[in-house]
Amino acid sequence: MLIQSTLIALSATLAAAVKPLSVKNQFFVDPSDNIFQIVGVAYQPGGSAGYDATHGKDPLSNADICRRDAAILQILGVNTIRVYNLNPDVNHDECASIFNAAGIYMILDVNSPQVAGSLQTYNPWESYYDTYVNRTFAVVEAFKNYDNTLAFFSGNEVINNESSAGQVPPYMRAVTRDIKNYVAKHCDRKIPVGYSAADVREVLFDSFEYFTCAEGGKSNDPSRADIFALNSYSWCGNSDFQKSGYDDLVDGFRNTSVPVFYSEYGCNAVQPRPFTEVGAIYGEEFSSVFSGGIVYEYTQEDNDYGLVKVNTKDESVTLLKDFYTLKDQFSKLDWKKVQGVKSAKEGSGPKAPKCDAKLIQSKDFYGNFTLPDMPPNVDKILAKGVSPKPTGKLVDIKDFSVKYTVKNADGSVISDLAVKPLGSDESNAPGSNDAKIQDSGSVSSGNSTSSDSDSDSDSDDTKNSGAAGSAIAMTLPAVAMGAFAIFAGLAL
Ligand SMILES: *[C@@H]1O[C@H](CO)[C@@H](O)[C@H](O)[C@H]1NC(C)=O
Ligand SMILES: *[C@@H]1O[C@H](CO)[C@@H](O)[C@H](O)[C@H]1NC(C)=O
Ligand SMILES: *[C@@H]1O[C@H](CO)[C@@H](O)[C@H](O)[C@H]1NC(C)=O
Ligand SMILES: *[C@@H]1O[C@H](CO)[C@@H](O)[C@H](O)[C@H]1NC(C)=O
Ligand SMILES: CC(=O)N[C@H]1CO[C@H](CO)[C@@H](O)[C@@H]1O
Repeated sequence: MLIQSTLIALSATLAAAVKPLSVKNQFFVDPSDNIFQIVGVAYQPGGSAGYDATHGKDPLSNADICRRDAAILQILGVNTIRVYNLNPDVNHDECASIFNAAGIYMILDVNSPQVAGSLQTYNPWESYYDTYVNRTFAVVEAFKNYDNTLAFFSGNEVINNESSAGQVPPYMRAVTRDIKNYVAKHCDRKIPVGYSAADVREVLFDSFEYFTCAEGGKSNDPSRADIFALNSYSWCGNSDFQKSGYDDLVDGFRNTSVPVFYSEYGCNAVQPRPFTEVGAIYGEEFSSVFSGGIVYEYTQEDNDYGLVKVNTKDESVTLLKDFYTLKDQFSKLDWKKVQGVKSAKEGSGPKAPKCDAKLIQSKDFYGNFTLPDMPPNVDKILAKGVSPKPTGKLVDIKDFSVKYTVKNADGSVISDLAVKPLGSDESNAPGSNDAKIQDSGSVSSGNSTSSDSDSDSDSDDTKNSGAAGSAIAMTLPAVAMGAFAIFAGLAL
């Protein structure tokens, strides 16, 4: 009896493994004041089908699935997931607590492809109204109490070329302002809010300047994004720092006053993916400016970016070739060193530039910083809070074992798979969960896109869509792949 209650007490303390991160200068810092590099994976199993409003289903609503995926992501070595499409009205307590115990943070998009679910690029005034803004606040309410909520994205690739930047910038900045005001009024801590951009170089730096500058030079201006992220597919195959344009990104963001990171990366024009950019992203040059990145994406969908394949009939998972390669790339790095850089004194980072039309280069980019007022009724919601209010809290997780079958690429079953709860203050890193998986050297590249060895037509489909994806990557500038990936992934 005594032993049992001690164990329960112990697991209750273990359940809160990660502590909230905060923004200091142009970086994230952990509770020990070390600069935190995001090592992430985009997590939206099922693409658009992963969100099912009528059945109360979203990617963080099923604890058994979260246990399975948190264990697999722990083995991979990541410390963050990005989730695109959430339903604020379903319960996320168990999933958030499982990922928390696994040492994995969550970056959450407040938008959805549903009606009144996002700001539209054209005629944005038509989509900026109370029901929509209320939705963004509701997502904040649903996730604000989880220690591992890292940040919210107020928009994703709303601007993706010069002509798409003619109207929406002040509306996008206004949505960011509204969410930041909501966080300031209704959250116990300052959860960062920012924008996830398409890496389209014609508009990338204008978007960056427009969203991160400060009105009147005041860094606490509520409409200024706390973070800026980009979906970048410019490193394909065995590229290098110059060929990929990473050098231009480091130069262009060198003076950033907010954390900048990849909200997606992982070009698939060359397959299997060698993921050689991992060494560059966490190397000294890049990480002196950037705060890491998020690999697109966890599950294999039609657009062919998967690290694992889910069989939805029995919820079993098969690891794909890219999973092993990425894991190998992560394990090559010295994470104590990467995550061990002490932060500089508060206020010693670059200052936010004062908002000014002169910051904007493209003549097509709307460079006026007068923002629209909040839509009617939103002032009341902002003052009183969303009603009825979604709530969330971390809960004690008693069972960490995975109940679904997880297979290696060669078909062998990974035994005794479980989430390994980490100690207080620990975020996940390669080696935290050392469950035995197939040696990467023995994974044939033929295993990279298919797990259904019994279904030839299936694997052909997958390969064909992979080829189509590559063709698009070759003909479009590689940078446009971000938009392609998201739209294909969510099947808008
Ligand atoms: C605001 O969001 C809550 C939670 O999703 C919902 O129940 C409520 O109906 C919404 N209110 C408005 C005005 O859209
Ligand atoms: C810009 O992107 C939009 C989609 O947001 C597309 O409809 C339009 O054709 C694009 N324009 C150019 C010039 O590529
Ligand atoms: C960064 O700041 C330095 C020093 O003020 C300046 O010379 C440089 O042009 C800036 N770079 C960018 C990309 O703004
Ligand atoms: C900016 O937009 C506002 C509101 O639309 C307008 O009143 C103002 O004149 C504009 N400023 C400039 C410099 O065009
Ligand atoms: C799931 C799957 O297709 N596994 C195959 C991966 O490749 C090995 C070696 O070629 C095969 O034996 C597996 O059946």
